[in-house]
Amino acid sequence: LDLEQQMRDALEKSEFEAYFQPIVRLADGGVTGYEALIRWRHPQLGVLGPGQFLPAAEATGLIEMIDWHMYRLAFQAAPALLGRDKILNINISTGHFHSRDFPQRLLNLTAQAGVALDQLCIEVTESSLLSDPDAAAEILGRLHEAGVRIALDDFGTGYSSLSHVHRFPLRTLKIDRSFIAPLGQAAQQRSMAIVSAVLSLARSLDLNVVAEGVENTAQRDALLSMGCTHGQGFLFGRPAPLGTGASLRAGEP
Ligand code: G
Ligand code: G
Ligand code: NA
Ligand code: MN
Repeated sequence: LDLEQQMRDALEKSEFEAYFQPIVRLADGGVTGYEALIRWRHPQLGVLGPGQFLPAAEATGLIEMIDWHMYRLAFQAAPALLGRDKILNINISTGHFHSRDFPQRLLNLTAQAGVALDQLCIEVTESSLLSDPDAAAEILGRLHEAGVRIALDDFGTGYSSLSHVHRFPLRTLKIDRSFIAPLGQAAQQRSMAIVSAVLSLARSLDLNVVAEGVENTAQRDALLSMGCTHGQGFLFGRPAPLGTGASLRAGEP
């Protein structure tokens, strides 16, 4: 059976699952939100991560059905996970982001699910923005006007578009984990410089910042010393299904 047919079957049999990873305030570890991350509980191969099937889903166009399925799963979990003030981050692939009715469908589903628009954050990548900047500005403009937050994912790995960030209605920059990994080590100088530059850019544009891939206290302390306010990573919690430990415990106030 080819991967495409397997993914179609997996949708029918509900083998895709939403895992959630906390996003925290670095100062006190308090959870401010969760990112929903897709997993495939494959009957033969075990739990697969997005890298193992999303590229094929994108190539075949199945990504749209898979994303909507994920958003429904994430929205079902939202009341228990978020309470009144936490934020739910969801991901979208470039091809899907540029599909005709994405923003309206997202707003409809959000309303249907009873998720507050200002508790929803959509993570987009620089390649989604730069593949068609005018279209992207219109899509993000609609979501922004409706109150949805927009985060730029993996910041620093793409065109790192200091020139582009101000063009879109962004709320948050997520600094890619490749810049966080060296922090606290001997060779941290260049990463420190880049992270500092992103933080000062964010301050001057009034954007929030989340450091991705925070794995140890040395990295957290280096980030705090530079004035970074928020982080995500194994130090604070691994992606986990709702109700199986990490996410739920971390979700308690
Ligand atoms: O969970 P993991 O770190 O392996 O995720 C890797 C990548 O998969 C991330 O870039 C993330 O943005 C993407 N991803 C995770 N869940 C989804 C999803 O539901 N839809 C889409 N389109 N991408 C996702
Ligand atoms: O593209 P995106 O940044 O959304 O991908 C997030 C991916 O990073 C997920 O697949 C998640 O499993 C992974 N991840 C989350 N926290 C950490 C971490 O602390 N270290 C590493 N190496 N990966 C992480
Ligand atoms: Na993401
Ligand atoms: Mn990311």
